[in-house]
Amino acid sequence: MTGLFITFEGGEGCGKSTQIAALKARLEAMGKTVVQTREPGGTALGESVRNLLQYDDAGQGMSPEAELLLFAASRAQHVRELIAPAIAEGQIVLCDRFLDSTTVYQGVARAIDSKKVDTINQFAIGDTNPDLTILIDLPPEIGLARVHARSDGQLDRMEKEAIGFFQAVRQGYLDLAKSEPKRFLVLDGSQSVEELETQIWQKVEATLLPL
Ligand code: T5A
Repeated sequence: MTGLFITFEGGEGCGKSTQIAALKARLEAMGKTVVQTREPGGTALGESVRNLLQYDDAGQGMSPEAELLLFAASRAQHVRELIAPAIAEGQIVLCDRFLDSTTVYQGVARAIDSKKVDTINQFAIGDTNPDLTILIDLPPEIGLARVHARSDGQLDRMEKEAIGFFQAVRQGYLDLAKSEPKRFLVLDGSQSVEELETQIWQKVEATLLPL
């Protein structure tokens, strides 16, 4: 029995967490066992790395290379401790960000050599690839405005980047999705929560049918 691995990608505030929660509820109502997780994070080690990457003073002045390896370290543990075992048990794993975030944020926006990023990504994930990736596309100005409205002035290290960084992230995602059209479902994140939920459900239902 093998499960299903669905990842959610997009810029800050695009609505991933909101849609993951809605999809989880629908799947559980069908009697499916669902694991909801996130990156960086998802394990005790990963959550410690997340704190280093986002909030810890030790992360100030972090080099792009160290950043890449920390995201990869969190992912390597996440795959082996949580994601791969859950899929092997037939569960459905919904993951808020996965290797595409590294491809785009570190590879495209930080301009680290894409071959090196790919090699590190593959080393981190082994053979645990997503079956389906939902990209919620949104102009960064809108996503960041949502984050600012929510965060009470408390932004994490990545959220303090200039707008050009997030524009590069957005374009990077769109190019990546174009290069792998079978794996990606690209949705317009400026739609309502309910519209997005319906489109995601249609795709996931179709993906589940043959299983
Ligand atoms: N990162 C991560 C890398 O650089 N490399 C990597 O390899 C990885 C894994 C992680 C950061 O790390 C970087 C990327 C990120 O910079 P995070 O704290 O996990 O950061 O933050 P995000 O993933 O950006 O998540 P957010 O919580 O900021 O955004 P979500 O989950 O996309 O959005 P959500 O659902 O929380 O919604 C945001 C707000 O908008 C509203 C919600 O109610 C909420 O207030 N909203 C909508 N409003 C209007 N219309 C809709 N359709 C809406 N949907 C949600």
